[in-house]
Amino acid sequence: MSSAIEILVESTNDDGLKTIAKKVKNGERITDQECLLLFEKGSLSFVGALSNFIREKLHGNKTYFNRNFHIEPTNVCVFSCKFCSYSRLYAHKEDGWELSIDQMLDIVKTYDGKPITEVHIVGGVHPKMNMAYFKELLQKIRQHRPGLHIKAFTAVELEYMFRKAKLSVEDGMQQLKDAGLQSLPGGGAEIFHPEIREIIAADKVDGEGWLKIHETAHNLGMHSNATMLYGHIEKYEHRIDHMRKLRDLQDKTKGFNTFIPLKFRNSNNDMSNVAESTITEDMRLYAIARIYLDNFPHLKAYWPMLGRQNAQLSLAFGVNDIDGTIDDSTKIYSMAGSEEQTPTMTTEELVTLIKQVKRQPVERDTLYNVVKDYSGEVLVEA
Ligand code: V47
Ligand code: SF4
Repeated sequence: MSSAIEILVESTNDDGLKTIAKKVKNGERITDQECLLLFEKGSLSFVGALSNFIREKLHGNKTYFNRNFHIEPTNVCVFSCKFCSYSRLYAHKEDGWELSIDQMLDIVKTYDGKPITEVHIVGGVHPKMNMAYFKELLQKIRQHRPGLHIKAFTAVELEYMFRKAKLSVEDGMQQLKDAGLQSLPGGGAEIFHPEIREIIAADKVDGEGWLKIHETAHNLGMHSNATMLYGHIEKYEHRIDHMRKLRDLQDKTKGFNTFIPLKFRNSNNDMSNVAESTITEDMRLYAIARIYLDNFPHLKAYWPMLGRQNAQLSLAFGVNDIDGTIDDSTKIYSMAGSEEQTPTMTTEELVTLIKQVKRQPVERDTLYNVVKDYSGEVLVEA
């Protein structure tokens, strides 16, 4: 009897698409030109079936999530990305918030005794929050709760911090690692290609700088994630350029855990005139990313930006991770137009969401070690 992928190979009439289907069946890498063909001609069902084949080969039905919380030290930012709904320029900082180290530590303490494995710390780029400030924060969190994995600071925040402290990327990263930093989140990547970056994020670290920071972290034995902000003014070629740079770096370092496509949301920013992508385009993008990024172990749908039901749907389009409980009391996502007014899910809600689409919920830590398999579980919330 033929398998689903063999049937797909046999039933595809387009020669180019047939070659891609054969490559996926044989576990071979697709080229940039083939990726472009997928964007231009691949139907939702075609790319969906291929991506699901890869997803199930890598992870079966397993769908990962973690128990984490977010801290946003400030929404004051020296940069002025056009898509950002969240930051307040330093000149208008009266609208913004700035947390002291003690306030952030108090947030950490609210999770004392709770089975949380990760804190995610990302915010705007405040000129007064420097290396010394963040080293102290890391040290104090580490001291208070040594078992909590600290995933913190986008390459944008790091580049600014190191530049102000007149440190090389290598020295700066080593100092933060020594203070307690364990992983980097994937933010700030946006679209690397200068044609687009110069329009939407002109004044912050460029694509090369972003990649160099992640490479340095990987060389120090740290892991990181990578994002791509899509569905605005970029073309397919820009998405492919972005993913090729990530795939090349991953070949070198193997330090990326997860690729996280971030759907552009158009509320309350300088790009509100740009329409948001359709759900079909979103799912096609997830699927094509799963096919192209053959050396990325995981593909994450970030549910606060995508919405819960669409995150569920994405589990049939290559996605095997839906981030975490998050527990975020600020407004970063709802400000950008997400349906999620309060981005928090209980473990029970996350597990139910995954089970509803017949996948297997598995709690992981930041490095994808299994914390608990919820397959047979009748949940009583901890
Ligand atoms: O870099 C800002 C994005 C990112 C908008 O690594 C927007 O686990 C859509 O990177 N529409 C920061 N997106 C968040 C981020 C992240 C989040 C969760 C987990 C991880 C991880 C990383 O948010 C920014 C930018 O690309 N963003 N504004 C907007 N209007
Ligand atoms: Fe600042 Fe980040 Fe917003 Fe850009 S996306 S303005 S760097 S907070």
